[in-house]
Amino acid sequence: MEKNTRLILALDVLDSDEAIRISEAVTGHVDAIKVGYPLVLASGLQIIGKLAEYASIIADFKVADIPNTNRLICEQVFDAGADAVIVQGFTGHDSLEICVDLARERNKDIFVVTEMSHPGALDLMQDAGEKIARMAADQKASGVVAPATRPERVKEIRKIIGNELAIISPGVGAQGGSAADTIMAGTDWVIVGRKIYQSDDPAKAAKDIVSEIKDVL
Ligand code: 3DU
Repeated sequence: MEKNTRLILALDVLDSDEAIRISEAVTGHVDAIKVGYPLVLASGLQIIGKLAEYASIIADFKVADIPNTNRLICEQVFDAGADAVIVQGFTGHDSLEICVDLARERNKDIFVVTEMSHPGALDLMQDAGEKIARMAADQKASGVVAPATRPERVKEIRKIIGNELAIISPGVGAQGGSAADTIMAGTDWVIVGRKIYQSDDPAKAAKDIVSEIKDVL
């Protein structure tokens, strides 16, 4: 994934024509499009290949199973045309390792969820977040997912993983996080969904976030 605008669109719309229209509109303003269960369940896995014409595709399936099942899932998703898959880290080293090995063979990326951005992540996940970040670094994953709603945690996670791994951060906009604060905390890319795809003018919404990011770099 090229680091140009440092913005990733989270495309959680349900209709494939709408997904294509928005992707076309934001071309050039985003470095990647993140596709997850809502769009894929509503419109089929082949949407990944269609959207890959507009940007790199990160498949957010938060893969969280035993190693063999994780490998089967990642194979399907890479075969469909995704450039990267998001996997959960809490399932442990072997479940992660099989995904990272497969991605390396295929020249693709794995991003590992450390701690999520919603309030409930404080119940259980935050305690494991730093351990998961360390594991992602040990396994040489491409990067981690860390919360834009808690820039101080992005800073902590950056200290643990160093500069070899990337950080991608959801939680900007609808969840209350700020693109500028998250970039200043050390994230490489912010992930923005509703603020862009629910806007009357998604291209302008994306452009505004990109200028906010540029202003603090
Ligand atoms: O809140 P938004 O509409 O900007 O969308 C954020 C996206 O990022 C959405 O797809 C959600 O499933 C994903 N995500 C988080 O919000 C928080 C995480 O910790 C991980 C993924």
